[in-house]
Amino acid sequence: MDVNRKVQTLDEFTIQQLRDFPHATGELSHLLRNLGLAAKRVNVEVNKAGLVDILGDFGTINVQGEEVKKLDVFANDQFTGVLKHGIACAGIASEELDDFVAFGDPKSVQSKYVCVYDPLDGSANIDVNVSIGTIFGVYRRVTPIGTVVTKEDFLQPGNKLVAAGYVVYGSSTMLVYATRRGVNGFTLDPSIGEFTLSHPDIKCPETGKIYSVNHGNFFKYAEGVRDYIQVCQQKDKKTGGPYTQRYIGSMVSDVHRNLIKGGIFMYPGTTDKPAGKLRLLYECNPFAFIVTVAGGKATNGKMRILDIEPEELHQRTPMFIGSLQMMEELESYQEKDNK
Ligand code: AHM
Ligand code: MG
Repeated sequence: MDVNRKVQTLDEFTIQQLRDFPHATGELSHLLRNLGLAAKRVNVEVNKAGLVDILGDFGTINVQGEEVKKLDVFANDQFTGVLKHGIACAGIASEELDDFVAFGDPKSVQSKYVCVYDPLDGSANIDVNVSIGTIFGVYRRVTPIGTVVTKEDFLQPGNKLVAAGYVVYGSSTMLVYATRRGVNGFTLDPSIGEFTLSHPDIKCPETGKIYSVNHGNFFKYAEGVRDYIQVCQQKDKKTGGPYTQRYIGSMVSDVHRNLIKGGIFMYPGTTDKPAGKLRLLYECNPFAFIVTVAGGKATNGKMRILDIEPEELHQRTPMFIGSLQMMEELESYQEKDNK
């Protein structure tokens, strides 16, 4: 029988990928399915965020007699809960939690993966109905299977990531994830409640015309970064400038747009905060992995983000990420900052 159905769901896609690996256990597909499920639950709540005055504010009791949770707390509970109850994850580290959580039950300790995530990034944008997102990374644990995970399992450089992804809760909701084999994007089809493959094999354009940076901090940036920003604003035959400036203030949306259209995103260190704002483990590493697999580049201004050896779960790093040629142009100006 010839079934005329072109769209592939996230589950179908990840399971089909397994066919190329006869010895694969399916744990990674299971994990991605769990993350997709949590994302769908968060999506429902994010869509209701504007009704908070009607449905009840954080800490209050809603009409069903339940306590209303702040959205980022809700999102953290969803991702943590779904992974804890699944069989593919031995522990998690989250932006919302001071310490990592080891799932010590007999099934979870048999899992080979740990997950790091920012359950709801850009949460300052919730109140004003601007896109927000989830960012996640998946590592193979370094401690032996069968034991309870330790901090060592989480403090791995990004070059050890097995998979990484993000969800944008935007005009449509999308889940994008990368393994070393490629980057694929899935759009949530609300009619069937499934993520369906909409952006197969995403490649980051070699160059673009968009730069994204918080201009308010301009005078606090290093000289090379300031020079590059000014180059972005100039008419230039070589670069194709002036570029367009776009900065949503939600990294997920900003980097997603630049990944699809070509562009550069910067969150530099500042005179008062030399390490910048963004977190290495669950914000910068996953994006650095995705954009690198897609053909782009990510650095802290000195070295590849993916090669930084993490020392703390919540450590921050400056972040420069985007199309390869634009990154190389930026680096030529940053040389003076590194002398
Ligand atoms: P958050 O984790 O507290 O939500 O902060 C991270 C967000 C990023 O999504 C975004 O790129 C950045 O903060 C914007 O910061 P700023 O307002 O300093 O430009
Ligand atoms: Mg965040």
